[in-house]
Amino acid sequence: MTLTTEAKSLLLSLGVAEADFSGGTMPSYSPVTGEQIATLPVDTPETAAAAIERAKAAFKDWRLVPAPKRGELVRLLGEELRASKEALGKLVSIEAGKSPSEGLGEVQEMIDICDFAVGLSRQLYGLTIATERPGHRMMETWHPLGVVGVISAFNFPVAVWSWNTALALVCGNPVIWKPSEKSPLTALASQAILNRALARFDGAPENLSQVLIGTGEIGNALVESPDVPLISATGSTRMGRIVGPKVAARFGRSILELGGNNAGIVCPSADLDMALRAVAFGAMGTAGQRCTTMRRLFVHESVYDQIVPGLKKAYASVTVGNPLTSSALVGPLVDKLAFDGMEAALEEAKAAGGVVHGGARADVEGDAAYYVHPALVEMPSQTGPVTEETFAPILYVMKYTDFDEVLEQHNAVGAGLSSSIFTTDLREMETFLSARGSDCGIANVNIGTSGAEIGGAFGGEKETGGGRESGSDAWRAYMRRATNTINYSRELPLAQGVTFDI
Ligand code: UN1
Repeated sequence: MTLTTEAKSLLLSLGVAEADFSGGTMPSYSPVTGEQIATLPVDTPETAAAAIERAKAAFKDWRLVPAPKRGELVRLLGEELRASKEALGKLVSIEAGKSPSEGLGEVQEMIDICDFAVGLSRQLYGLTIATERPGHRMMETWHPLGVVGVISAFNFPVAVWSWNTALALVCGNPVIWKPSEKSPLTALASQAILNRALARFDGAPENLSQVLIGTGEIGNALVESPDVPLISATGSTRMGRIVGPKVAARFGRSILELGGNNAGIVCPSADLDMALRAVAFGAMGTAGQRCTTMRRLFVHESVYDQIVPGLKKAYASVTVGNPLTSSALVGPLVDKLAFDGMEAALEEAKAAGGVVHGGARADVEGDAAYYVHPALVEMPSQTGPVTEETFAPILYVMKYTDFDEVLEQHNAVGAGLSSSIFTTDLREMETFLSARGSDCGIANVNIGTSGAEIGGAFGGEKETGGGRESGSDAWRAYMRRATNTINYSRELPLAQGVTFDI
């Protein structure tokens, strides 16, 4: 069976109509073989505007449904995802080139956020606040915000939508999703799964969730619309520099989840075996195409000669192959552009004095698919391509001597998503987590930079965009807060002791 046939039968079994993925003008490819697996009909700025109008109408009704009842819809979505886990996980593997366990893991993340959001639907708490005026009560209420626009990337083609959608739905908001043009099929499948939950749910308006297929101009229609109060966008820092100011100019709100240039620090007291395994997964897993992938590694000079040979061995022995037909740990890059970016970065690294191990193209599925051996690059210092994110499996390794200096180096890049320290020294660990430690949104101890769970807030600082998605109190970004003061007395005392007698 070709991948095209396999994708088609998965899509049909998941409930996607054939007309939605064939006969259109937008080709979609599988990075596994490079073959074209579908041609999709695309949206236009006009159909996007119509979708926004429909979503606005849905908002009028959905905001009035009690939050715990909205949670019931998300509970049903979790059930439908459990029932479709195998098929959707497989489709993720076909469309994003992930290993079966990573494809299934991504769907598990969707299920997890649904469970989280169901609980949250009874916990959208506001504070009660002491008022200075007698006979008054002050409190805050959280209200639904409006239409939420979700723009997502190819590398987590469905999980990121679910982080946003599960929260947006319990918060009382409709969602319009513009998936990456590199991963439209899993978006159609996710929408079909949500449609099944909606069919089992009594009391949801039409068009609570819509998908728009197309390129940047469709995302732009969402970004520029004053009727989309929140844009949640995942992608490159370059994309965020366009989206952020546009949304801000119309006083919209944005959650930006942009590039990462995540680092690990291996200290003298580290459990070296553990560090080695964590670094290997963090740097090579998902072929280096997670925004949380480990891209920089600082190793203390006293353990450098133990860690680096161990890493070289791991890099030389890791299996690169077709994720669908082999048990390879490293699958393909998404496309030629990604491969070209990797090659260019490795050339730059060499020019800056780096010693490159690995990094060559691997011939796995012929010319149209881009598989590479992950690259380990020993760098004399943090220069050249090391300060930028290259979305490919390149790990730059640098030696350090002084702990305070390595903290400076760690923070001396634009991105601020994820970070790790490997140490058993309490002082180093706590310093790394302190105000003068890692400046990232995620700071870990003795685990790698990737693999965040949905319970925590996900996102980062600086050029990563500052947004937070998923767990903790990330839900607040999807609601508007009203502060209410209620006078139940017969007097009208003014605040701050002001008098105004008429
Ligand atoms: C991403 O790469 O866009 O932390 C998100 C992780 C995943 C999410 C990554 N849970 O690796």
